[in-house]
Amino acid sequence: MTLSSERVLNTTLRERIMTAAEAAQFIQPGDQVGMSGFTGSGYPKQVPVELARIIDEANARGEDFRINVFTGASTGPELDGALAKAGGMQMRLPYQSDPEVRKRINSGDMHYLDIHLSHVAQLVNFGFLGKMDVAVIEVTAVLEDGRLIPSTSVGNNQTWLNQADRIILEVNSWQSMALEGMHDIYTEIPQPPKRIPIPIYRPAQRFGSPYFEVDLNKVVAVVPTDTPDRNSPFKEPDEASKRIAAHLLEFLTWEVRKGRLPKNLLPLQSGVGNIANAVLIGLQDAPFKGLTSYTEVIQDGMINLLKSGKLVSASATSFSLSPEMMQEMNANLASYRDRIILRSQEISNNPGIIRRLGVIAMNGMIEADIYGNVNSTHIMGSSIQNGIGGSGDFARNGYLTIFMSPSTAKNGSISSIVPMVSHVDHTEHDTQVLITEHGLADLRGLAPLLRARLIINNCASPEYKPLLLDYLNRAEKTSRGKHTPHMLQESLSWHTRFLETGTMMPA
Ligand code: 0RQ
Repeated sequence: MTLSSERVLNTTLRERIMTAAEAAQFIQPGDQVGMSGFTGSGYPKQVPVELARIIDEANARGEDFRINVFTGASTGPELDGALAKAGGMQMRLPYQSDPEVRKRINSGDMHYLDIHLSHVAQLVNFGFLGKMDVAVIEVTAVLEDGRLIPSTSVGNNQTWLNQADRIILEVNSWQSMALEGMHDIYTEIPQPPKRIPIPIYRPAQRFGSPYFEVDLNKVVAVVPTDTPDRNSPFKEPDEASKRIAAHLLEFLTWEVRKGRLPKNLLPLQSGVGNIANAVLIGLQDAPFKGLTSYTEVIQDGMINLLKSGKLVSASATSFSLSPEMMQEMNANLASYRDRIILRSQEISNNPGIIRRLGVIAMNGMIEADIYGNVNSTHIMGSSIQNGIGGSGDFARNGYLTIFMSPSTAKNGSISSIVPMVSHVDHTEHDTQVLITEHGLADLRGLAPLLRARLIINNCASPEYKPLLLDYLNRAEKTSRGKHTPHMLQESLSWHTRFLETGTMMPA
């Protein structure tokens, strides 16, 4: 008996242990499949690979075998990568960051629904996205009574378990048994009009159970695995990221001095990517103590803050750790069990709780325009990068809403501050603070023209600043409406110039 089949203590489910290849046969063409997985953690690692093989064989026979894949967020190469390479996904939601998936979406070979992460479970529960046929969920172990110990992400797993007709469990013995007790699962959130307030009044508060619940009759297969989560290593913060982090920390210090933030700040949410990590590294040396977080992913920087005692607790829906940090965590998880809470993503990203706790939302962006509209998802207006993820859940509802980016991309040929964004994810109504390596624009309480001057002066790179000022000055003179002046023929000309010439800079 393998180590992971020893982790299946329920006798009914023990009888359903089989290989990944056998289990994958339960997935049929056209199925809607809810899989576990969030930012490279806790995704099924063997059934999707076997499914991709079955799809390849079907393709070779000239058959169309495609499925719709729902997850928590991004997964790993064994799930997104394998299924995309086989051409097996008709539709994917809600967040992805796999190069092959990105390529297929942008070439029009598959559909992608870019949905706020807090919305996914409820849209399925409302019946808006159709029926769930299968759930494929990684767990750490199955208890004697059939309850499940979740693994390194929670995401939408309880919803998939509730909604799917057939359930496949991957029991991964690579996941530490010390995960038991770290999760806080609310089995079913009542639907309107029966909703009641979710009783979370402090970031680390628990109110659910540490286990998933499942109707054992629906479990068709249990697959033992022993495979690590796979995530990319973080880059060392570059000069621009360090400067962005320094501007942010100076701003937070100022807000404390002005009495607009308590000395230990308010719960922090920090997005994905290298800038977010640089900010967390910067917090290590900042004068704040007793910090908390109410966020969706726990990155390396957050673990280091927990280690040093600066961060008291971290509430999220998943880990997103470098391979080195993951190894270290796996060995020492028990010592973090009281300080880390992993929740379902409709709770970690819940707009009501985010607003109640007063979360400080800090996210990356692709570009912002002179009025503060933010594009987080699309390159040159039409190609998806990753997806909105949870950035909208936090940005709309945060106590403070901050977006950060280097002022240029692609060696200076692109300005991240543009006259008009080529796609909007977060509107000017949500954006309060913009930061680039050149500085910070605090937009609170400012009308559009004042915002525009501040963003250009503080955030734009020196090469693009005169061009942006020239645009704004001419727009102010010629625009029919003076509230948010624009020259519509010219507002997207920076993007079209880049597409035609390879740079936003005029000849
Ligand atoms: O392109 O990959 O070809 O080199 O965009 O840019 O600089 O690596 O950025 O890793 O910090 O991610 C917004 C994508 C930033 C991320 C985004 C090009 C650039 C590069 C990536 P290459 P970087 P980062 C929590 C919250 C939405 C989800 C979110 C994101 C590539 O933060 O996905 O916040 N956010 N979730 O060259 C054209 C520009 C560009 C540009 C950068 N202005 N124009 N290309 N690039 N700026 C987590 C979850 O929700 C799960």
